[in-house]
Amino acid sequence: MQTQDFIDLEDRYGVHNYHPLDVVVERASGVWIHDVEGKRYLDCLAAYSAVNQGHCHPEILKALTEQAGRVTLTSRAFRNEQLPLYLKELHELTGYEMALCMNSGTEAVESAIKIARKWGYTHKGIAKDAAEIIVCANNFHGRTITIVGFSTEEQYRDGFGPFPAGFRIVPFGDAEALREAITPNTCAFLVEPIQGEAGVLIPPDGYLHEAAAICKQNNVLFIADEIQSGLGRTGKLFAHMHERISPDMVIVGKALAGGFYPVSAVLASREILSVIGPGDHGSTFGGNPLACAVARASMRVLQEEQLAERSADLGELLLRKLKEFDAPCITEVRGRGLWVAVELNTEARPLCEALKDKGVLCKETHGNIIRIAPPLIITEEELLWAIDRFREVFSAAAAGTYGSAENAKPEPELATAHR
Ligand code: IF1
Repeated sequence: MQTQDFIDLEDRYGVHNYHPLDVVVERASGVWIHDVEGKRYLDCLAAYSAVNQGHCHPEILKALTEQAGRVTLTSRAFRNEQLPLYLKELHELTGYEMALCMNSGTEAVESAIKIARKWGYTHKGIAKDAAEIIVCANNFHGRTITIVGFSTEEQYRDGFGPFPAGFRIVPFGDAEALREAITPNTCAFLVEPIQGEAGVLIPPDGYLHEAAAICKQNNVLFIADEIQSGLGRTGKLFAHMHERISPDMVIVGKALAGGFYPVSAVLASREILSVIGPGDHGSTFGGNPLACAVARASMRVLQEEQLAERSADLGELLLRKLKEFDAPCITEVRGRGLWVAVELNTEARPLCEALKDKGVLCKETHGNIIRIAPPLIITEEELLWAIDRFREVFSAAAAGTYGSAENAKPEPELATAHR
């Protein structure tokens, strides 16, 4: 079967809820993705930061296969020997006293909302069913009814109502607006420290710090959605650490399991998470031994390979080089760590297609923004190679062409998989 055969099958039998680049991936290792035609690409998306550790990391693969041969799922009706060790290591990594185990990021956000509301009733004395949560404009926290209910993106909501009540929207980056929106019924403020889907939007310096202080003054829980920004992506373990704050709750997912498995968690203090008792919340798969074994290995790799530090160092290089580009199609370059957005005065999709043809995989967002977020294990040499491809494509875009269609193959010595 060729590329087009796979695409035809997928389009025939699968829901068209995406507009993917027409590259059919067969295998991947480290930062390199191989398609069914034998072409190789440098991954500059990292599955939206789920593969920060690189594709098919051997240590995580080993943990997965070993655990898969022992026991994969017990349900939480019984205990398993991986969960306690996972929870302890998650605590040691993040400093949070406790964690609630879920699977997808969306589920963890939903769970955090439930916990925040219940905390509002039991600890803050909010009247029954009156709890409010403040969220930000242009947020992205997932796709469930509740979560799209407080999205400001019309397409995400259109046709899916009615939505649960109890959410207020304030502009992102405006601490005063948050202060004004708080009422005695406010139980929580939910925010992405850096807005990913919105296009790697970094709030003004001091915003998170001030927002956290406002929450504290008003006995409102500060909830950081670090599903995309966390686990090294921005050059620190968590993006909120750039402003030295300690959110009351942190939501993690994606890279927590290195792209092998959906694993998410809500992290908080014992006091907050104690609002949940037996029967209040749960999941068939949450905390299963396979998930826990994979997450343990993923956290170990994150620390052993110092991925946050790598992200900080190489991110600086990436940002500096991109800012040096003299391409009239670029209106802004911004980012933190290996998480950069290039905003254009032209359609981004054709540039992503051209980058694909040159052996670099990126995805556009909002029509005119290209996000660059390679696995954090990328070497400086590989990053510089990708930057050269970006330079070629962005300059060509300015001249009205998008480069040649042949897939420029990286030199063999660049093809490091996992070191
Ligand atoms: C898709 C975006 C990225 C997230 C934050 C929760 C979730 C996400 C901050 C939900 C998920 C995804 C979902 C994925 C594409 C991706 C995405 F463009 F949609 F916004 F990364 F930028 N909070 N982000 O970023 O986590 O349940 O998906 O595990 O195709 O919808 P999930």
